[in-house]
Amino acid sequence: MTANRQRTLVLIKPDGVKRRLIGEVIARIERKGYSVVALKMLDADRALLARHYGEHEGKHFYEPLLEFMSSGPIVALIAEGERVIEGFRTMAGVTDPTVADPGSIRGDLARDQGTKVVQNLVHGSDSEESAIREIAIFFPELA
Ligand code: IDP
Ligand code: MG
Repeated sequence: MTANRQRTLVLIKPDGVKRRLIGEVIARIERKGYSVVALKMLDADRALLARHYGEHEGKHFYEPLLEFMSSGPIVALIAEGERVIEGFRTMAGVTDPTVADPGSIRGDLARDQGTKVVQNLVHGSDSEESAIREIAIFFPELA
C-alpha cells in the first residue's frame, strides 16, 4: 500500500439501477484506472440508510432521500486506488445534476426530475473518515 492508496464507497442509487446504468458507472470507474474490489446488489432498508445518511437527519430532503434510496435495488461497491475518494467525487460531479460539469456522471447522465430529493445516480464517500464508516455499513463482512 502506498501512502495515498484509498478505498471509497460508491453506491449506484435506485435511479441508476432502474435506468440500466450499472455498467456505465462501473465502466467509468474502471476506465479511470480504479479497481473494483467488492461489489453487491441489495435492497437497502430504512435502518441501514438512516445510519448511512445520519448527517442529513432533520434536513428537508431527509425523508424523501430515505424513501427514494429504498425505492428499489441499489449497487454498493468499493473502489480502490490512489486518491480514489477525491477522484470518484470529481467523476460523480456536484450534487445538483443540473449544474454538474458535463463529463461527470451526474453532469452527463442525470437531470432535475422535479422531485423532492435530487436523483443523481451515484453516491461517493466524501472523506477518508466517511469512507471507513460507510464501507463498514455496507460491507460489515470485510471488517
Ligand atoms: P452528495 O451525494 O453530493 O455527497 P449530500 O449533500 O451528501 O450530497 O446529500 C446526499 C444526497 O441527498 C444527495 O446526493 C441528493 O440525492 C440529496 N440532496 C442533497 N441536497 C439536497 C437538496 O438540497 N434537495 C434535495 N435533495 C438533496
Ligand atoms: Mg454526501
